[in-house]
Amino acid sequence: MVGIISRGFHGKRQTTNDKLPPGQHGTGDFPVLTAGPAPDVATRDWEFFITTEAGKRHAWSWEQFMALPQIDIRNDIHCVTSWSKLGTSWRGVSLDTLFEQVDTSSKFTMAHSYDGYTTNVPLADLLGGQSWVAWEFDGEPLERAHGGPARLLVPHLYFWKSAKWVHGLELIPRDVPGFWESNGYHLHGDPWREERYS
Ligand SMILES: Nc1nc2c(c(=O)[nH]1)N[C@H]1C(S)=C(S)[C@@H](COP(=O)(O)O)O[C@H]1N2
Ligand SMILES: [Mo]
Repeated sequence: MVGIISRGFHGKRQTTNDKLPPGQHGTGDFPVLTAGPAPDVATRDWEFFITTEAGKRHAWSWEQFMALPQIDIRNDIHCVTSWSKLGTSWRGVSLDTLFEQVDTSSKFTMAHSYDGYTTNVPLADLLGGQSWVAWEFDGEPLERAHGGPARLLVPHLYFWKSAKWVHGLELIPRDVPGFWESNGYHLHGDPWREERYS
């Protein structure tokens, strides 16, 4: 193969392929995948909470959330239905920032959304610059269909972990399945290991 294509082309293809986890194909579209109707959450009613195993509740209003350090994120997203979207751009708040004041010894979390959706994510997958509460996509406020006003973004796991219309995170002592995980999806969901179904 290397002999019949130019070195430059080969290099480019390699880069692209390296970014696609096994069994995934790239798409330029941004499909909408929601289990039920999209909730209508006004920013004046919005909050993001983190509850600990000790019963402490941290919460940020939209205004308080917007006053936190905002960062631009560029990442690839991978849906378990086999599409990947490379080089997406987002803006939001790092979970590292949100967890700064949170005292916990829990290793697991359950994300809760305004539509009743839940998904479990280990805390270690949320910290260390790996996840955000994102409210902007491609320089525009996040569309309601894609989870606006804000969604969880955990791009290194399959996209079902990126809870749209996210309301908050509950720290839990043991790993328990969320919505899709109770319906046959993998508890963890690493696309590079093809942790699709359980
Ligand atoms: N609240 C909520 N979040 C959700 C879902 C959902 O039904 N409700 N679907 C999940 C699934 S299965 C996927 S693939 C992605 C789809 O996000 P998108 O519609 O922005 O492409 O959202 C995830 N987050
Ligand atoms: Mo999905």
